[in-house]
Amino acid sequence: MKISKRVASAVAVSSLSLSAFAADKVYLNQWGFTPEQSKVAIVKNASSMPFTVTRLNNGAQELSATTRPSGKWEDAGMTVSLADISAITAPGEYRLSVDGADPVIFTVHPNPYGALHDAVIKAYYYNRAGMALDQAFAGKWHRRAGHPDTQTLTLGAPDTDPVDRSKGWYDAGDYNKYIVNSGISTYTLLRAYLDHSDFYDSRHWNIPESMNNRADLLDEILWNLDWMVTMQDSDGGVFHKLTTLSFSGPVMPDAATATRYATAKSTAAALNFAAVMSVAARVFDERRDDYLERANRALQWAQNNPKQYYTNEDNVKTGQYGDTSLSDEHNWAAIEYAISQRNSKMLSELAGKLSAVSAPSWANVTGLSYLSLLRDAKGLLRENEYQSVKSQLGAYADQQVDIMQANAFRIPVVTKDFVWGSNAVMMNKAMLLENAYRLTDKPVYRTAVFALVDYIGGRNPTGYSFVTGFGNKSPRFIHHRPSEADGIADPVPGWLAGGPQNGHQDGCRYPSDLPATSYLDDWCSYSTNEITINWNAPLVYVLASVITGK
Ligand code: 9MR
Repeated sequence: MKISKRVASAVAVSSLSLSAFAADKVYLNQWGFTPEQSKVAIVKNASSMPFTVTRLNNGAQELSATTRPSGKWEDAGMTVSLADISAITAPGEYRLSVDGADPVIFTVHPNPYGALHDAVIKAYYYNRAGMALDQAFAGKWHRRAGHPDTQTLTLGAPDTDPVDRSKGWYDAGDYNKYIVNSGISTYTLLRAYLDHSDFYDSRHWNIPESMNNRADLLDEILWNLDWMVTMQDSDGGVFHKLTTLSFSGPVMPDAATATRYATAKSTAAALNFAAVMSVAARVFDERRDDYLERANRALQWAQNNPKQYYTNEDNVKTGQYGDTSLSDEHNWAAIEYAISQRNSKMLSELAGKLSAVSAPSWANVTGLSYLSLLRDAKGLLRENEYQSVKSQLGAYADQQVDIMQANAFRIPVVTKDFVWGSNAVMMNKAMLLENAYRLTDKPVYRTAVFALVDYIGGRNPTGYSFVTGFGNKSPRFIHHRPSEADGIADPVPGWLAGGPQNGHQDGCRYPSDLPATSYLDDWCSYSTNEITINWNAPLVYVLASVITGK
């Protein structure tokens, strides 16, 4: 039986508000564990409680132990204890039973993250602008093409001929294309390729280009790079976004036909563009000269126009991605350009100007500079300079480990991580921790990475696995226009929902006011249940890392 999305969503909201998560007593990763990783379930009970683990197929008891009280997590208003199930290492399906709670099922598998990874990267294909999604690749989510963007206008330049600004990914649940957010998204996917190229060179997930001789990941990235280059003006500057004047309603792409405009140019767009073009020049040999020349012109434009901060034009109501603090972007773009030009002298200077490590976001790209210096500039920096950059990442990782050990859910998360798109904060932290692990071999950093993966997979106080289509309880009503409008009950798979935060910017009714439980699986909730290209990207990176090991 197919129930309408509205009815289904109303049911979901009312059951959420009645139960306020009280029915979920045990929280754990719903995607499965690798044999060797440490495995923890969180039990919503303050005291030490007996628990058992039995094999699902024959009922054999594999473990009998008691939970360890771990205190209160104020952000969730929850006092909990921990069931350590790390001793379960043989692949199989298991039942974890804690006195007084409904049993939960978990799996141990040599590669529990393979299908998940492929879905999380394939989500970008589902968000391609200007392309029909054929059933052969998109399955039941096949759809017509929308937004050809071959005849777009330019705001403030009514006499200019229409310009082809086609291809690219829709940013999110909306259909616009924003250079700033494309910056961090495309960089992170390029980073995933640079750091795991062996894995990607032989990995396919059934996209139209899968049969050519390039890695699927690179084909996917090119779809967006091809759009990004169309956003550069003849003076080297870069238009901030390609947008309709207002957001469309929840309709399919081909039904959202309002005129598309390039807006004003901005310093932030030029710098994001320059950084991405510089990195892409290291990956796509045949395009190296073109990308570097574009990066150079965008950098020069940004130097000549350092304070062109973007704010929406009066008649433009779509996402702003406004940023008035651009020293991190200036540094990042210069670092990427210098790495690609193998300019050691410039890199030494720039490496000395880095501010402290922090989790990357669209508005704060310092963490990306660290990653590029550590992974791509080893031979270009002096040994002492390189070690200093590395030790700053180590200090950040140590700090996250301390946070993890003090947190009742044993995850490296603090109150201020619960911003719009909190799940991506967690994955960006995991990306930094993974790099700290690879550079130092300290196992506790890997434990922190897995703790964050567990968090997204269900070891969190909402009890959701936050990726559509994966886990026993995952978002059904994401704020994603095709998923809302396509008449298909299941949302497009592989999307990471924004996640809990208590800003309540959309005015929906939330089950809780607390940062870690303020999440609503409803189309209404664009502040916790939208999806975007910059949130999936670090999850792609982290999953590729845990799959490839070291
Ligand atoms: O991810 C963005 C978040 O950091 C901001 O707080 C929020 C409000 O400005 O906007 C988010 O970005 C949205 C963008 O403006 C338009 N496309 C959807 C994005 C995710 O909600």
